[in-house]
Amino acid sequence: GHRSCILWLTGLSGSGKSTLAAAIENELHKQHCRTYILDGDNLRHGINRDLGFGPEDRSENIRRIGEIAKLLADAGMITIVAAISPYRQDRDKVRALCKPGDFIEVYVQCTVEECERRDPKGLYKKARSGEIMHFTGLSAPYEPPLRAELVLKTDERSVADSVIEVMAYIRSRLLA
Ligand code: GGZ
Repeated sequence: GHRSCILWLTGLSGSGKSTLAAAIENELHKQHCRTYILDGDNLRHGINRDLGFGPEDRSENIRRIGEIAKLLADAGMITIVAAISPYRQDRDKVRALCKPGDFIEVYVQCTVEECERRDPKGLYKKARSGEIMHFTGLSAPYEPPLRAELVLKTDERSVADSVIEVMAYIRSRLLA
């Protein structure tokens, strides 16, 4: 068996959070772990559909995702969150909800230049043209973690390598 936890992936739009979440989940399933992915962008179509991208709404978005993540972790899931979660204080509040060691902050690090080059959904282009306001990294802030448990540099390393690092961490902390 395994101890449940929250793997909290934070980083810019296009940094690779959703891609890594899916790859981590795939690897955890091979180890017969139960998982659940909470994706900020997906949740904004349902439970968080009333929220926008101003600072207060983003904080509320993260508060709700944190509460849901805690419920899922209490139910025994390894819960993987993929949300920009740009404010350090909001992430720290979720950490404070969790038992020590259960909140694993994973900084999905990638330069804004590289994220904009990737621009998988064309959002950076829209932000540049003024079609989207308060866009993280361009016209809204991103506060990088100061003491993340893991830092995954997606502009320097492959997804496979990053997954190996996450699995090694989980193994040392949770499967021991
Ligand atoms: C940032 C935005 C914005 C603005 C729409 N700023 O890369 P994506 O497309 O698929 O994921 C992003 C998603 C951000 O939702 P989160 O819940 O992760 O954000 S936060 O944690 O900051 O509350 C992006 C899209 O929505 N998107 N407008 N202005 N990202």
